[in-house]
Amino acid sequence: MKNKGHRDQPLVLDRYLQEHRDKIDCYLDIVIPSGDAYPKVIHEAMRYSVFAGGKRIRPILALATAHALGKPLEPVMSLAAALELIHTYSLIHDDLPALDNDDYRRGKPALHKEFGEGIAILAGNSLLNLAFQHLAEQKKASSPKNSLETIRLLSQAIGTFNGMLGGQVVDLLKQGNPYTSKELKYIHRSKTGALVHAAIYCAGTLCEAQKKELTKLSSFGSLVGLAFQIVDDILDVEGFSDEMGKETGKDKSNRKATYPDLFGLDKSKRIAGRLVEEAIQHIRLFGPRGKILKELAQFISVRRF
Ligand code: GRG
Repeated sequence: MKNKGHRDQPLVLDRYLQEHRDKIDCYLDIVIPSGDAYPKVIHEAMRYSVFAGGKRIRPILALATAHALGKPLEPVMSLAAALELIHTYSLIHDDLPALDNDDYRRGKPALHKEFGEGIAILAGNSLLNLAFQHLAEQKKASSPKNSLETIRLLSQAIGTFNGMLGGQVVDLLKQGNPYTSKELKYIHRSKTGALVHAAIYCAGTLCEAQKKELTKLSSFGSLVGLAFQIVDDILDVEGFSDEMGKETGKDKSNRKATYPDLFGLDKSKRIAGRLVEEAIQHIRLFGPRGKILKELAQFISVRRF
């Protein structure tokens, strides 16, 4: 998958995605050490994965949240970068032979295929460290209290308790084993939903949203986050590997716990569609400024990559 628009996307959203992907990429280019910086190989590896493509959905959701709140994007840029660094770390580690064992990612050989497993593990760790270093360095992004709270929320979202790591652990344990719908929901909400939720909720925190706005953003983020992983499951069955930039059909061969496996494709699509419709109800209070968030949620449910 390359950075591209999609014929089914509304034109306004298409332009928004392209413009903001470019903005985020320029920012990331400054944040990540140059490929010439010693020790070169780790910086080259970090850059290889971050700039392999990717939709930049998590950072874009953070920027769209700032827009919905009527705030400038600049204070949220450090969060946007941190989200993409963390997400890329998770993809690098997820692709390793000990986890999902994927050879391709974002249309290119997975990092461990190109740089070896050792460097892939270290590059993942380095991106994670850099994310928090960068967030902590941005003293002017918001008040010290909100900046610290953002760091706390983000680390919690990727931790073991209802966070990305917890979800990944249960995903691993359930591979090839029976699972309940409750366990499946836990996996999806945690391994993917928590970071999507954090993108929206942390942006709200940095932008000093009011309590009521934060509550609504939280509900929106949880619902969209779950829908995002359900659609990812559906695309693993129905998607094309050239559009997805990775091998498809892997969930079935890895005997993963997925929505299509438990509920079938049609019901999974209905569930994802309903989650997004419900999510949209929660952002009505933002009026016309919430249009981009709304379109992003709709894009998540109909995306093909
Ligand atoms: C091993 C210490 C250690 C940590 C690993 C691997 C892991 C923790 C967590 C993995 C969580 C994970 C990879 C969830 C999948 C999320 C997902 C739907 C990925 C695809 O996201 P997109 O579609 O991809 O946004 P692009 O390439 O567009 O960014």
